[in-house]
Amino acid sequence: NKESRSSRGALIVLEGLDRCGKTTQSGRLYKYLEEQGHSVESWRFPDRNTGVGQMISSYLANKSQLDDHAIHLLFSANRWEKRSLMEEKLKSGTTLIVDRYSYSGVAFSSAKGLDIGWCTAPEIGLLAPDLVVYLDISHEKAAERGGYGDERYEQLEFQKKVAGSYLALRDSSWKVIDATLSIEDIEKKLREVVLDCMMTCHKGKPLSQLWL
Ligand code: FDM
Repeated sequence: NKESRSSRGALIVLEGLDRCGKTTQSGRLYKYLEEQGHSVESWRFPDRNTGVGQMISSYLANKSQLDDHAIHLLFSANRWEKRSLMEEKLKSGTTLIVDRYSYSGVAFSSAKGLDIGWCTAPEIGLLAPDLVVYLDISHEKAAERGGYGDERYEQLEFQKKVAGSYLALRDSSWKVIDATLSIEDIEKKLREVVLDCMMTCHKGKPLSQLWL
């Protein structure tokens, strides 16, 4: 019908420290929405499948070295190369659940000491999320969850700095969920805020751009 053809999908972003449960929750949310009959896709950044994504992946695995500014711009380019597809999907009515986005870009790079304004600049003009959910956990608690892997940023001291950067970035529109709750409780809260956001988009909330 006419209404469903003109209604768009929602851009939902999950953010948080490593091991906060983002990936588990985006998987469960995706499954739920799909079962409910929504058109939905699960995305993540970095998208390691592109050429740029492979460079990022090699950097994260400590198999290559890059200047902090250069890797920052690669992460950003990795979002830019997906931007038009993202817009197409949203406009055709597909909701996207995105595991990490520009906020990870700014939080991780500024945790290394790069200027926040410099970090946000290349993100300007990317699509703005309709909802940012922050899964909130302290770096100590996150580290207790079976420890970190071998990737470059999975270290306690660095995660502590990232937590501080996220705190500086958060604004009142973000939905913060306590990531130490049970998987089921988090899932329930997440569904509520997401369904609410999807409704707003369905009713005609326009797509907008970062970082204005
Ligand atoms: N990361 C992720 C960044 O530093 N900048 C970015 O723009 C993005 C999207 O990459 F440590 C970091 C965050 C994390 C690492 O992410 C890989 P996943 O979610 O573990 O794949």
